[in-house]
Amino acid sequence: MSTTTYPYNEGGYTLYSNPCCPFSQCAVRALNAAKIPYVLETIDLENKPTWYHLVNPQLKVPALRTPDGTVLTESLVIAEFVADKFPEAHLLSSDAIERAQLRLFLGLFNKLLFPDIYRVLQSTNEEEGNNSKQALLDGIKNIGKELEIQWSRRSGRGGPFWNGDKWGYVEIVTSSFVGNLILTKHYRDFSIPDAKDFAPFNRWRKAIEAAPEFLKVKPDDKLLISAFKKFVAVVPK
Ligand SMILES: N[C@@H](CCC(=O)N[C@@H](CS)C(=O)NCC(=O)O)C(=O)O
Repeated sequence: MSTTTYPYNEGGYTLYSNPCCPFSQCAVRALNAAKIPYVLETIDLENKPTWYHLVNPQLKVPALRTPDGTVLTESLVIAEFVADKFPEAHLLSSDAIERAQLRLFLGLFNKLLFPDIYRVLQSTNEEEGNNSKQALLDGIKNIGKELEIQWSRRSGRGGPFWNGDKWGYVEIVTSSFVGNLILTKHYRDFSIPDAKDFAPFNRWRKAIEAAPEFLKVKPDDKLLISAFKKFVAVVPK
């Protein structure tokens, strides 16, 4: 018999998520920041429940079921929904320039950091490995340059977060990828130099990694490392 229903929190929010998935961590951090009560359904990505296609036919996490039964997917859509639905949490500024700058920064981050982390992990030979590490370092340096510009905004207040001393929307949606730099260190011995060019990024990363909002959701390092093993290319000896 085929499954016709699935577990959810009647009249409330249900988040379908996996602790090692960086996109799921973004959704969890958005819900936490807005202090929304929700029921968590952990989805084992290696062995998805038979009902999960009823929640998300794409079979991806995260997915958020809202109290009226609407299911939202895509971490950035979920984060923006949370910000819009709960304006009292002030996750997104009502100032159009601030919102535009935030989008520009996130666009840059998604172009410069996120894909190169996975390229480093998936490189299959020394040349590819070195090129992808160099591209990641260049991206990190450029994100740092942009952070310095953003810190000079009035609400940037000198950092170390995008909004001064306040953990905010930028960190909600980027911090899991910053946290995933432990994977490139573990699997490919990639580290960021302690040099002037990298100082802004290192400062931001340090603030993120010490923030309770980050630590509360961060998976255990060993668990994360083992969950990502399947994405790491084997380098022939
Ligand atoms: N663009 C999506 C990406 C979500 C995604 O790729 N999630 C992964 C886990 S990190 C997934 O569910 N993959 C399906 C699978 O592993 O079978 C988002 O931002 O939510």
